[in-house]
Amino acid sequence: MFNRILIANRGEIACRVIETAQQLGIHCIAVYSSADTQAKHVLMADEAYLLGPAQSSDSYLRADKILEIARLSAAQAIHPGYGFLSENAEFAQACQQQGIVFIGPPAAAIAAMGSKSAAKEIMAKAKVPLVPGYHGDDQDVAVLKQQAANCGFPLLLKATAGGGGKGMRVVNSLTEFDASLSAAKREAQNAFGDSKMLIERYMTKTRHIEVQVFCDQHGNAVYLSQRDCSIQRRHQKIVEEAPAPGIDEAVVKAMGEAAINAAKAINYVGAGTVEFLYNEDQSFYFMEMNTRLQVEHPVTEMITNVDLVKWQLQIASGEALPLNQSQVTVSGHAIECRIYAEDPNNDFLPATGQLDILRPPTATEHVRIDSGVDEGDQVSVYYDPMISKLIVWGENRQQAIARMHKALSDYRIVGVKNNIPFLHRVISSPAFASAEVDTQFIDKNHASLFATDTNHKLFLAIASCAQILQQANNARTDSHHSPFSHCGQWRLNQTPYTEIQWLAPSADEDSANWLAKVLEPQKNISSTATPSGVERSFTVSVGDSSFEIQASLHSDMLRVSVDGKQFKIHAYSNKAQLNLFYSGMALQYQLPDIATATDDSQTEGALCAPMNGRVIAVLTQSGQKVLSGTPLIIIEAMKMEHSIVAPHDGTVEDIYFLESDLVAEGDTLIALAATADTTTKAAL
Ligand code: MV4
Repeated sequence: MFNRILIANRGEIACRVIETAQQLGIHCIAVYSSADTQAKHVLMADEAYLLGPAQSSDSYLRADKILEIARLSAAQAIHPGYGFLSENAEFAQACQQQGIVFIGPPAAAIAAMGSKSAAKEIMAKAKVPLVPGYHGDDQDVAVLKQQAANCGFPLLLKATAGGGGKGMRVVNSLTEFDASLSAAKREAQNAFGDSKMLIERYMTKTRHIEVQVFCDQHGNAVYLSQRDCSIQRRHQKIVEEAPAPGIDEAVVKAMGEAAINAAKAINYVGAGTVEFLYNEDQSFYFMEMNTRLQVEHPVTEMITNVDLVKWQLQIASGEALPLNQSQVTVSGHAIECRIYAEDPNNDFLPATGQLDILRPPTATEHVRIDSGVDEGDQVSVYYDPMISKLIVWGENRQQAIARMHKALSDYRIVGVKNNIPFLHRVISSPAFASAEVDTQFIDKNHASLFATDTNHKLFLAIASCAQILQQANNARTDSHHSPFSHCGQWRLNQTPYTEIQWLAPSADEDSANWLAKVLEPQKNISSTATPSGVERSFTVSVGDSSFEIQASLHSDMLRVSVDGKQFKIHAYSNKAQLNLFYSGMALQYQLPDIATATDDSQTEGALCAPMNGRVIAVLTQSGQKVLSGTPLIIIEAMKMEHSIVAPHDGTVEDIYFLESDLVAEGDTLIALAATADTTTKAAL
């Protein structure tokens, strides 16, 4: 076994590999780009080396720099993870030539699977079932057209150098073949520098079933059950499960043995995945072989109780496979959801930003979170937008679904758009529950997966109560905090009520439907704030709706009762936005950016009332020199006190109100002249 390995990757997979390696007592060497200096994998490693600028081509793809660091750090082996250099045959070759073990397959095996047509030729010889079609070298148009006619329609034109859905084109009839072929070849030449095409019968209702294989250096090979990875968006997997539901044992065995034949055909060593297209008639056909550890490997680990990274390290260091086929056991069912920083409502476009709040569910024996980020980290444009992987295990598929449903409901992220609510809808869908899953799952269930039928009026009412309860908390715990900077008008001379004008999500929305009037009839005005943990009753009207709400706030959890129904909602304020999480939904309600308004009210020289209220204390006098942050006047509004503090050092020039005076929002309370040196400071 190795003593020192270098992990040539980042993010969750780098953390995952380090986790297992360190458990084996292996000294872990990380590499990082300038964007990852404080990244989780760097902090976890025993030592770490800077590769270069953030751009992958200047860092994680710099094979020469990685090898240089491996030599420098006396790494015995390199684990490539997935992506980056993990399927780069030249890199694997270079490692071998420099006496550094590449923890993966031989370079020749990687190369053999790099071309779809070459891979198919090898599989044909190994008697691995191939999709009916043509993958020859003769690319003459007339030959291709004849082969298309032989194949039948609809068919797929696939770029030999393509992969992951890139360079695929459906052709529905012979009449459109010529034009489609020209277009497909042009696209392939542009994308891959190689216009070679292969033809396959297009299977319209098919599943992506893949088999995990593992081979050692002594001729042993096993398959570790199957995974169903059919639920993809833009050919990117988002939900995977193991074992694949609804496949007869005999077919599982046949696919496993075909996968082993595929691996043996290329003298494979290490972890590998053979992907098949599986049809309703139980036919299955080789799609491609991935010569690396896959993102979704944890679902296999959870049903076989095998640590695949540990196996990789053992096999790469020359050990024999720990199990033979008869010793491989499968228990229960596992599901993985990939948590991405992306916007499902905007064609899954990647998102970036800061993970201001990152609260994964509690990890247990049956709930696993593989993550490469911590709260406060940035999701940058440079790398894959995957935040983490959420994996659950159940005794059966139904229990696994239930656990995933709960875990997704408990997974809260604020600050970066993400796909958690979408994943929740996938897992909650009747089609998923009944395993009606194929490669068209998202298209077929589009209506339910992208429905937006949220009762915003109710949630706005709840958000308004949360806002008031949070301000009560702030007012009690932070006397310098201006808690009402995010609330609206106040009325003291009638029954106290609060108006909160939430920002309508679009200009064509009537802002009246986003105005909340919160009445707290039972509340008498008292100068001390009510602890937010104490339940309070509100009558809230939003637009033409009205709700009777009892609510109390316990840290980030809001206990709410609306018209007799009780439920728990998690609430987080972040940058004038209130985020509510309930049953897999994540709702953001935006307050007007009062921060700017507050800045206006506290402009240089004039300190103004940020809302209506009553002066209950004047803490300064004309001519007094004050330092920045000194409380100058206290206003009471809606039973809470809050201080107006000096925004900078200065001298009080005038005070325009006395104790017990009523003030209106915007009234100038105090004239404060900045002292000369402060001005200089401010200018700086
Ligand atoms: C296919 C196919 C149907 N028939 N080949 C998509 C990317 C690459 N893995 C191959 N893909 C497909 N090849 C034939 N002959 C359908 C797909 C496909 C797909 C496959 C697996 C998972 C999701 C998919 C989404 C769209 C298309």
